[in-house]
Amino acid sequence: MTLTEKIKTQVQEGPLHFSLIDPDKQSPSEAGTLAAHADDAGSAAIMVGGSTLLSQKQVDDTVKAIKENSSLPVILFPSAAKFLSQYADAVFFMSLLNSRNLGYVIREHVKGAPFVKHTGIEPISMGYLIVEPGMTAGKMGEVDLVKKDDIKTAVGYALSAEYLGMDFFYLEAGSGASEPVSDEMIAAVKQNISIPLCVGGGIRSVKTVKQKVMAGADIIVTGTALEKEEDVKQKIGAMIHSLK
Ligand code: 1GP
Repeated sequence: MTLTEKIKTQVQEGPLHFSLIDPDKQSPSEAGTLAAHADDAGSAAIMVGGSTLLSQKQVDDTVKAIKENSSLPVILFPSAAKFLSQYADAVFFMSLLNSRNLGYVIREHVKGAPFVKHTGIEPISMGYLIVEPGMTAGKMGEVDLVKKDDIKTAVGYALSAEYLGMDFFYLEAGSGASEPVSDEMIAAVKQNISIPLCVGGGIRSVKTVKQKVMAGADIIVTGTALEKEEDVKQKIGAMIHSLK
C-alpha cells in the first residue's frame, strides 16, 4: 500500500494531525527530539519544509535525524526542487495554485520530478492554496492571496485541484497566522470536494483544532505549536486527543 492510500484510508476513520518541522528553525538533533515527541503524542506524519531554507544538506540532516528518532513517515513539503531529500519517505508534489510565479505552479516540479523518480520517494499529489494573511509563505510564494471571506474562489480552486486529479487539497493561512482559515471557508470547501482536506496556519490551541475539524478538516497541520510550546508533547498530545 502506498502512503497516499494509507493516509486516504486513515482519514476515512477519523481526522489526522501532521507535524511540520522547518529545518531552518532548529538543529537536526533538536528536530529529531521534536519528531520523537510528535510520534509519542500520536501525530500521523512529519512534514519537513519551510520558506527560508538554505541548503539541501540542511534538509537531508533534518530528515535523517527525524528518521532516527521516530517511526513516523516523513513527507517533504518543499519550496523548491533543490530542497528535496532522498532520505524522506514521500514528497507533497504540490502546486501552489494561486502563485503568480509559474515556478511554484509547475516549473520547479519539472526540475524535481527526475529526482523523485530516481530516488523512489513517493510523490503525493496536492493542490496548495494560500489564504489571507498568508504570512511568509504568501510573500515568498508570490501569491495572489485568496481573501479570507472569498469562499467562492476557494471552492473554485479546490474543485479544480480535484478535477486535475490531485489526491489532497491544502488550505493554508500561513505559518504563524493570527487567524487560521475560517470555519465557513473550510466547510464550503469540504462540502464540494471528495479528496481529503488539509488545513494549516495559525492553529495553536485545542479549541481551534476542534473547530477546524468540526468545520470539515481531515488533516490538521501544525508547525509553530511544535516549535514553541515548552511541553510540546503535552500540547500536541492534547490537540491530537481532541481529534478522537
Ligand atoms: C504549515 O502553515 C502551516 O503549512 C503551519 O502553520 O506554524 O502556524 O502552525 P503554524
